[in-house]
Amino acid sequence: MENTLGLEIIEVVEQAAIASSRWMGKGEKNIADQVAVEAMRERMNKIYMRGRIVIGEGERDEAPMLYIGEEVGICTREDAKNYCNPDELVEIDIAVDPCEGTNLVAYGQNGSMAVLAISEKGGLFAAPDFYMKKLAAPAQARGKVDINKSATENLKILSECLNRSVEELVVVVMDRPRHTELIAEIRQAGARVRLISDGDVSAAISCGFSGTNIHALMGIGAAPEGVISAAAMRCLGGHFQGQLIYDPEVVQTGLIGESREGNLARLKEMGINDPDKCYNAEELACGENVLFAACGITPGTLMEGVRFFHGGARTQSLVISSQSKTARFVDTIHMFDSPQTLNLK
Ligand code: VTB
Repeated sequence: MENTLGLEIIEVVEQAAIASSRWMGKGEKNIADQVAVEAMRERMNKIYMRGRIVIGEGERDEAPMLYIGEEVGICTREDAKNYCNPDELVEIDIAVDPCEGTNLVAYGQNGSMAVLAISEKGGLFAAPDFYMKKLAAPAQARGKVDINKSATENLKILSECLNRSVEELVVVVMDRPRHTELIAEIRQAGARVRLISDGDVSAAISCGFSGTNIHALMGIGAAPEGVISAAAMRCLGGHFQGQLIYDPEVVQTGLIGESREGNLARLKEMGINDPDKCYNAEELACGENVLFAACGITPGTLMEGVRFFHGGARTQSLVISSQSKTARFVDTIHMFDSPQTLNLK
């Protein structure tokens, strides 16, 4: 699965990031998202693969592009077997978030990126558009911290695993009223909190790399983004757990269906019989091979944002593969017009 796909998906996230970054700081989050979706879809449809969107822009009737169930890639055409080799005809599932952090792009803030995850058919949890309680932590704490434990307990475990005091730990939490108590507890325990307005995928993945000074992500964000984060953490060997949140009262912001009962019924319809189950990274991204790719739109902890220059742009991406056990940072210069002198500063 990996060979050429691993290279081509870099271009998929790069194109989405470049398109979206043109709308950076313009206060138009829907356009910043829409252009990323279009660019991602256009590039994806040039790949020799047989892909199906399992996490995308929404259900078919509400999203014109990259809707859940949409088939993408050249090998989804009816006559594909005439020109695609058998490897490319293997069905793969794709989770996309072409503009993760639309507000961040619209307001020119750090931490937005174009992102996707790929696995064999059935290899990614098709999460409903609900929320998810998340716990991400570095590999040293994998299986030791636990989403069912209190933040105080987890911080103590983390401090032991990372061989540093609780005061030296930094926890990222989304700045939302639903997290008031969580934030107070983390501070009370002695750790430091980085509040973010959006973009918890970047925060989760940052836990998988030492040197980022981010030691945990705690709190409730969106479920689809949770699966994408889990795919990266699964490849990195980091800790990730997620538990679906179906009660609108817990979330306090955003929309997740009409009522707790309605949401529970929807989960049942989807075949999720235990709505309170805590999933780990290997369950959310269970495929044998998992690939993850992201490209910074605005600057972030792990990647630079898109930078334009006369005649081109420079991007920074990250591709993580469970198969080759690699995390590659890719620095790309894109030449838009006739060849230019490349300015590497
Ligand atoms: C969450 C988070 C995302 O939007 O979905 C958030 O996971 C929306 O949360 O990373 P609210 O509904 O509480 O505002 C992001 O921050 C960006 O898409």
